[in-house]
Amino acid sequence: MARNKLIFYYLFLLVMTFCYSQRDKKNFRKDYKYVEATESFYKFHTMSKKGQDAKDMCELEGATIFYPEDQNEADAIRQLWNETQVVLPRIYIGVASWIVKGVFETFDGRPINDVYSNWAPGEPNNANDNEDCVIMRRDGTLNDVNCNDKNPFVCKKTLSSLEWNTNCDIPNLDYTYDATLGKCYKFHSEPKGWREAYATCNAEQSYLAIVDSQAEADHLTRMTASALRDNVQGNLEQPAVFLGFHKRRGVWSTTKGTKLVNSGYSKWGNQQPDGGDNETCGAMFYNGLLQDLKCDLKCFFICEHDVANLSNVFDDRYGASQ
Ligand SMILES: *[C@@H]1O[C@H](CO)[C@@H](O)[C@H](O)[C@H]1NC(C)=O
Ligand SMILES: *[C@@H]1O[C@H](CO)[C@@H](O)[C@H](O)[C@H]1NC(C)=O
Ligand SMILES: *[C@@H]1O[C@H](CO)[C@@H](O)[C@H](O)[C@H]1NC(C)=O
Ligand SMILES: [Ca+2]
Ligand SMILES: [Ca+2]
Repeated sequence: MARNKLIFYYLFLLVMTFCYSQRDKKNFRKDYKYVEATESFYKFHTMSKKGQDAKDMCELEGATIFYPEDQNEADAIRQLWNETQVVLPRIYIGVASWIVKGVFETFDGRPINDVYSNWAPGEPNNANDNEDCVIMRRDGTLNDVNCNDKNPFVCKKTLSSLEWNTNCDIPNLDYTYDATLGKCYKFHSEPKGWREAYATCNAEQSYLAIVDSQAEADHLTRMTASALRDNVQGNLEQPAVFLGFHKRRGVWSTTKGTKLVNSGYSKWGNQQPDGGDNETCGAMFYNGLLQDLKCDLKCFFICEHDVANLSNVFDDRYGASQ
């Protein structure tokens, strides 16, 4: 009896430590680096994007597009840049003429003169009357450029804004844990095409949900039903929920490569699949039955996140590899 109590107490302590020390551990995501000088996490995106797409990408990752608050942060990022990215010549920063040409503001509405504003000589010059976005060069100077130019960029997350979802072990409170299935899910109520949905889940360190049991299909059906009572955003083109399966070389399979017929759940809806080669992306009706859809249609989708089980958590966090 006493022994059991002790074990429970020990477990309780471990769980409490885990819950409350995430910030102390200075952990956001594996792909972000923590900088003590600014108490923030940063990630250099080396795949260039247009100005707006760069901002959106950072938000998908649960961060925001970086701009230097001041000289101190500009120096810190240049040091990280120097240490980790020897070839990148420039980055987009989160400053632009978002609203009115020539009025440069941060994405969160601060005038550039209130933050770092080290323009290169002769800039901003609004060349060809078409420069509303801002890049920072390796030397720390700023230049206005065309927002359609593709450039690398940096995303930022401050330590103070970090919110940890302890059940799902992920810095995203939108995911809900289902104890029976041992998984976490997020219903996206902003409709997107299948590929964009796939990329969105990936940016959230998750994947487009793969149904592998009737119980999971039931859970996703219930999630969908309750989500539909809330506000639907954007332009829904088909009443359906995209899932992580598709037709590859004529065979329906999950995005992890298992044939759909072997995946544990493959109940098609009435007459489905009916699209031939026109409909090669997987979705479910609101009742959980599967359908094939055109990949470009904008639909709801659900992301799924695997939770490391308790023994893995112990190994990762405490190095207790007994
Ligand atoms: C970049 O790294 C080089 C070599 O390590 C160093 O000499 C230089 O001072 C660094 N520049 C900055 C801005 O940190
Ligand atoms: C696929 O689309 C083409 C062109 O719109 C159409 O002619 C064809 O019937 C469609 N196939 C199926 C199986 O719906
Ligand atoms: C839990 O983790 C252990 C050790 O890594 C592994 O062997 C086991 O399969 C995992 N269980 C589940 C349900 O994932
Ligand atoms: Ca310019
Ligand atoms: Ca269909």
